[in-house]
Amino acid sequence: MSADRYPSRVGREGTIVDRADPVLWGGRDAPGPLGADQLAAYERDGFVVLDGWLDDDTVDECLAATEAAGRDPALAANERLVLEPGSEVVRSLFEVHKVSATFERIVADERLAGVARQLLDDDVYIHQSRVNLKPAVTGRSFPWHSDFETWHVEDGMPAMRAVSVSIALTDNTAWNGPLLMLPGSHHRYLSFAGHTPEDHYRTSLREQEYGVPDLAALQALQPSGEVAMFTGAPGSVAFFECNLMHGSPDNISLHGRCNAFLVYNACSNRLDPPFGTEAPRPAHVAEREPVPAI
Ligand code: 6CS
Ligand code: FE
Repeated sequence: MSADRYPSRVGREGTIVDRADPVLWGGRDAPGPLGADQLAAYERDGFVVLDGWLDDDTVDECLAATEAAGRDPALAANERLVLEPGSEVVRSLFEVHKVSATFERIVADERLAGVARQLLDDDVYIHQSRVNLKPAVTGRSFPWHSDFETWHVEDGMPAMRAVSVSIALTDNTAWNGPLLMLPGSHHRYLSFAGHTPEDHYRTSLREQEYGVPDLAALQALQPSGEVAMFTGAPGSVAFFECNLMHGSPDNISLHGRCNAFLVYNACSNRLDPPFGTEAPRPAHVAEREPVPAI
C-alpha cells in the first residue's frame, strides 16, 4: 500500500493543499488525438470540451444500449441501477461497459481511450462507467465535488492519474442540468474533516453528502467565482481531470439530458485499499483489476 498523500475524512481538519501530481503526465508534446492548444487548455483549466467528437451512429448506438440496459431486470437486482433521491426514477446505470457490448466497444475507441492515454501517459482501464439519465423535470443535481477525493478515500486511488469523459448523448443545454466546473480548481486539493460511514456509496450515488464542500471552501478554491459549463449537441464530449471541482444542477426543463460517463485510470495507478474506509466499494462502482481498455 502506498503512502496517503491526500488524506481526507481521516479525522483531521479539512484543508486546501497543492496537488502533488502532474496534470499532463506525458507533457505538452504527448502524442495522441489532442493538439498542443487542447493539451495546454486541459492543463490550465482542468478540462477540454470537444464539439461533435463522436458521430451520430455512435451516439444512436449508445442511446439504444442505454434503453436496453434500463429494461434489464438483472440490473436493478444487482445494484447497478441507481434511483433518484426519494423517488423511483432512474438516475444512473453503472458498469455499462460490462453490461452492453456497444459500450464495451466504445470505451476502447481511439477518440476516447486514445485521449486518456495521451493525458495519462500510460495504458488505461475503466475505473467506473455509467450513464446519467437526468430525466426532464425530475432529474436531480450533483453537488460540487472532486471525484478524486471520493476515489481516494473510498476506493484507494493513490495518485491523480485519472480522467473522466462526459459524453452528450442528447443535447446538453444551459437548462437541462449541464455539467458545471470550476476552471483551474484541479491544481489544489480540498480535504475534509470527519469520517465516512461504511457503505456510504448506497446513499451517496443518489445524493452525495460527504466530500461536499461548503461555500467558504469553494470560495477559497475559486476566489473569482468563475464557473464553466459543458453544453453541446449529441456527440460532444468533455474530458475533465479527476480532481476538478464540478457538479450539475437539477433538470427541471422539459428535455431529458442523457450523458455517458467514463472514467479512465492509468494502469500503474492501481487501487490500494481505501484510504478512509474499511471496505472497498464493489467493482461495479470501482474496478480493482487494471485490464487495459485498448
Ligand atoms: O462516487 C463516485 O464515484 C462518484 N459519484 C458521486 C456522486 N460523487 C463522487 C464521484 O463523482
Ligand atoms: Fe463527479
